[in-house]
Order: sequence, then C-alpha cells, then structure tokens
Amino acid sequence: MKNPVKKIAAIHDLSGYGRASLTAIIPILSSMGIQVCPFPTAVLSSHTGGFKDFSFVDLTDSMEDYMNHWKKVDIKFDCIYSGFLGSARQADIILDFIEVFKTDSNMVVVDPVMGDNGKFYTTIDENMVHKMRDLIKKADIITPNLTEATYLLGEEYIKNIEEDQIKKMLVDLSNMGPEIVVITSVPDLYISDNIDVFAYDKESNKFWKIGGKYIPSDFPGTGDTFTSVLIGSLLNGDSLPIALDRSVKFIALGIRESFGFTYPAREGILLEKVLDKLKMPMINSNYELLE
Ligand code: PXL
Repeated sequence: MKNPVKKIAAIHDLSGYGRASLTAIIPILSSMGIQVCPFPTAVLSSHTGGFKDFSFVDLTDSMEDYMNHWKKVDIKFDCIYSGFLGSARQADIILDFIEVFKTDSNMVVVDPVMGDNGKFYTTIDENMVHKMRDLIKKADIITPNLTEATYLLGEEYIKNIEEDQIKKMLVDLSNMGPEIVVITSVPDLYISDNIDVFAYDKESNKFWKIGGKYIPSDFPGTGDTFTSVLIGSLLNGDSLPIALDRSVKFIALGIRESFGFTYPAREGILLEKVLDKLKMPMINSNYELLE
C-alpha cells in the first residue's frame, strides 16, 4: 500500500502569539492529515500586525545547516510552502532548497508575504520585493494578496479595481513563472462588504472568482490560514475551485466564531473552534468561472 500521509516543508516564521504563520499552518495541515515539517525563518514573540515591541530573531544564518541535514536524511516532500521571510537573503536559500527538493511530482507554493492594505509589514522593504520576484519564478502556485500582487508587478495599489484589471494582473504574474496564481483580499466593486479571491490556471486558461463576506484585516494570519487550507485541499485531491472555496468558507467560519467572544482581533481567528470543519463536504459551492 502506498504510504498515505503526505509531507510538507513549511518555510515560515514562528510567531509565539497571534495565530499567524507556523502556529496556524501546523494545526490546519495536520488536521487535514498532512505531516508538517517546519523550517523556521525567524522567531518572533508575536506577529508584527497590531503589536509594537515584539522580539525578532532572524534565522538566516542557521538555514543552510538546517537544509543540509534534511538533504542528508533524504526527505521527500509532497509540497514546499514558503511564506514570511526573516531577511531578503533567505529567498536565495529557498531557491537552493527548491533546487534540491523539487521533483516532477511535488508542488512549490510561494506566499509572498510582504504587506496588506497597500503597505509593507514593519520588517519588510523594497529589497524583499526584488527577491520575492526571483522566488516566484520557481513556484507552481503563488497566493499574494492584492497589495503583494501590486508590489510584485511594480504597480500602484488601487482599492477599487475592475475585474479586467485583476485578470490582467493574474496573467502578468503567471508570465513570471507560476502555473496557478491566486490573488486574495480584493474588494468587490459591486457588492459592498464583499472581499473576493481571484485565481488563474494557466494550463486550462481558466479564471475563477470566489466571493466572500468582508473579512476585517485586523484579523492577522488569515493569509496563512487561506493558503494552508488551499494546499491541504489540493493535496487531498480537491479541484482548484473547490479548494479555493473551502479556504474562503473556513476563514468565514473562523471569523463568525470569533465575533461571539471578546478576544482581541490581533489574536487571530479562533482556529481551535473550527479545525474540525476542515474536511466539511463542499455542498453549496460558491465559485464562478469567469468569461
Ligand atoms: O500572516 C503573515 C505574517 C507572517 N509572519 C509575521 C507577520 C505576518 C503578518 O503580519 O507579521 C511575523
């Protein structure tokens, strides 16, 4: 029998407080039956959104040894998934990692974590944008939010963006390398309070849209949650639109759980209350195939 539990290398920071990056990625993917092997890029006392005096240890100098050990052990990954980087130089190390661990059958997912709402996160600068452009060339799937997509393309962030402009961004980004491009956090021009996700699959030349109710951006970690559910669904055999829809629905459920309590939004969505919904049957699917 083929061994059923898939493995993922998760190259992200560990933020001790606030349900972002590895503290979201590990429980989500393990609840979906996937083994997560964390490869930490930095250790922070909390994520950087909504906190000022967080501690930050950049792990760039330890990453080569970490990778070389994994190389020696000869680990076979079904997916390589990178996110928040502790320094721009880490992008080069991840490119080496991809060179070593990429196979014909596994997938490389890059979430180019850099900012939101038209602004960089505190620790990110222009240098990171240049390096992320190199990194996405080697990805099969990328999942920027609208802010990160505009940084990658060197364009200006416009909140009220037309569907045709988004489709052009998707194609332009896929021309930089990735087969599948997903852009999250796109405000809907026509339905107020909706935030949409758009995706383009180069092989089938199809564009998808998944509409969702407004997700306040002061809930950090939703990007990491989104991409983790997407990857878990794809590794478990879902199609792209179903996997996207599952991710949007899961985040909406998490936020609805959170509203009933008084935890500060900066703690992130109440994952612990909804992890058991990750394998929900996808009835009432809510995706659109765009013309
Ligand atoms: O969720 C993305 C993310 C990851 N890691 C750190 C962050 C953020 C977003 O703010 O601050 C440290």
